[in-house]
Amino acid sequence: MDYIEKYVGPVDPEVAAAIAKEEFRQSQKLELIASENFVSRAVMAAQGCVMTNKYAEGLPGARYYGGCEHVDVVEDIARERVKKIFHAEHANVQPHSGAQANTAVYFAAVKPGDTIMGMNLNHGGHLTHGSKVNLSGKYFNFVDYGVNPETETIDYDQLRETALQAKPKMIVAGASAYPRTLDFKRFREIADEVGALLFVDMAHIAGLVAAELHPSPVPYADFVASTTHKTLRGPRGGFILCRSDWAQKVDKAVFPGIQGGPLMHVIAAKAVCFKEALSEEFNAYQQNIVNNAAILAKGLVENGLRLVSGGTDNHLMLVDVRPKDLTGKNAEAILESVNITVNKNAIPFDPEKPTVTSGIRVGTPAVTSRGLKGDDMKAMAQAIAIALSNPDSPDKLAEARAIVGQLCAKYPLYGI
Ligand code: DSN
Repeated sequence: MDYIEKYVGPVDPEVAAAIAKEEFRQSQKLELIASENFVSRAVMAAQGCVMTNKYAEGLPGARYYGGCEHVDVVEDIARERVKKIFHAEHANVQPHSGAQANTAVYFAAVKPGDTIMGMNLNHGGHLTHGSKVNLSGKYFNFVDYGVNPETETIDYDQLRETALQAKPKMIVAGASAYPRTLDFKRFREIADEVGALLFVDMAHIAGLVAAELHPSPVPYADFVASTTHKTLRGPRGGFILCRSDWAQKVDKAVFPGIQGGPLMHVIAAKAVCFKEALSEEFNAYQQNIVNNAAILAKGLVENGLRLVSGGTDNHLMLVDVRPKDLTGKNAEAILESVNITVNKNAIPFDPEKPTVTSGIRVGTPAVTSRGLKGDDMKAMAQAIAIALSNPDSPDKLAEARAIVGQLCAKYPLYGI
């Protein structure tokens, strides 16, 4: 980026060099981490603006600092746009991240020690849905639900049984490694049957929901939280949607409950992201993400890999790499060596430790932003299969690397 070279370089050459190398890394590798994406230059520029200088505790029109008239404008725009995208009654766009958004929902709606149900992390859930090593699991009594061992999809009957026994105050729906459509109506029915609140963390699928390619949780959930930087393709950050009757509690839980000053430069970038998400181009982009995932899934299966649940409905898939006599850890390293970035990921009922795993998680939002489509996805599936089938063959790894190199050259990133 020219401005990094111009402004950071002379002041801090070490950091400028690392940023330049990261830019080069992103341009020369194919990014398949399902939770990552490439923001537009408009989003990036808004995030790098003077609003970083401003303290604005409180909400638009009711701040604890003077001089907030312009940051108020962007926060109001961001709130209105995100409500419009998701047809929500109330929005808070201040959470610094998805984890903060989730924590604020818990603090708004339940009390420490209360029982909450969340998806097992090893079945595709998220750390903030009750993992013992996370604040959520330390402060609340989480009871987990998971997938059926045969179908590897959420076992709603079992979930209902567990809910009837555990009598949770809240049920959390949402996942970070689940390739199938979530049945929010069913979640709502179970929540109603046991008198629980329903909280949906739609971080991974927010872009698909915005484009109506995944059913919206908003009509069913009491609270919906999300990040802005995954399929939604905005800056790193979070937001919360809720009905008007919860608005005050949610706003207070975010500030002063768990956060101080909002990151107004990031909120400016969220506003730009939301404008982009309201466009027709964005809907087409989301459709391409899903199409690309389907093509990639087919290519991987045709090349002897097993997909958890047999496929994907959304932007990601979980690949069981045991048919290639690999662990997730090996597979991640092999793919890295041919310039494809993925993350190792536990698969349901994984016999391996979380630091090893039997699977990798593969997602298409970032490569789709880059422009890959159709035959490119088939070529990428081929490169993945060649590498994972021949990890000890320098020639085969070079072949896979060449395919990746051609795709990166065909679709330059940020002009590199
Ligand atoms: N770390 C994110 C992911 O990779 O899915 C979730 O927060």
